[in-house]
Amino acid sequence: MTIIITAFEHSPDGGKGLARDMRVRWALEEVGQPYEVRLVSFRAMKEPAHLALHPFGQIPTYQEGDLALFETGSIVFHIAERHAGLMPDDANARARAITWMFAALNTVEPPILEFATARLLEGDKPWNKERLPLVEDRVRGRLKQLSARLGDADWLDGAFSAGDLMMVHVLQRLKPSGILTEFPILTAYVARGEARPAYQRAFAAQLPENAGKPSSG
Ligand code: GTB
Repeated sequence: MTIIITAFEHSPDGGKGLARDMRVRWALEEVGQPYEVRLVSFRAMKEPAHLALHPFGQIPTYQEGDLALFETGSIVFHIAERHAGLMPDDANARARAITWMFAALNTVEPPILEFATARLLEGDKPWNKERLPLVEDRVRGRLKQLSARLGDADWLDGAFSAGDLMMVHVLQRLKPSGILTEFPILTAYVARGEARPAYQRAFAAQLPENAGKPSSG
């Protein structure tokens, strides 16, 4: 069954891999599943055809036969459940990998998104000068904790898993701000994720010149 995902027709990041279709592309590359990409404009995302797939009018979406999914956590989890390569075999280790997926999305990503919003969209607000350092420090707090837990390990819990995939992509969003460089352990962790052949294939596939082309998985 052909897997079809959606991605930005013109990603605002110009191909840096920061939009969330990258998580899905990377997961599919890790498990060796081919997929097709349908590019959508900002206008099309808010139209009924796309809203039927994604109630919040966003990308990415995932279609496989009768199944239509949205939310990258759910999509990556689905891919990891159906195919070998992103979840450990041991039941407890799987539960921990899932825990790291939730931690990436529920605990680490929210302050990072708040920071990105404050930096990029609220710079002209009179209160931004006071608020931005507070938001930035909340990010630093989380990074300090995550860095302490990772220590000298390569991955969060044994072998690379969907939890690492999600965490690395969440952390990448900090790259334009420079804040990640204050945390050498996390910088090296992100670099390890980016060095994976599956990541490299997914990254190449999302570049503006390739973004809508099918991938061989
Ligand atoms: N919780 C959802 C998920 O994980 O799937 C969030 C999906 C989401 O935020 N999608 C964004 C979207 O469709 C694209 S990825 N936005 C359009 C809209 O809401 O109208 C977010 C994103 C956008 C741009 C950059 N960038 O330029 O660096 C990075 C990430």
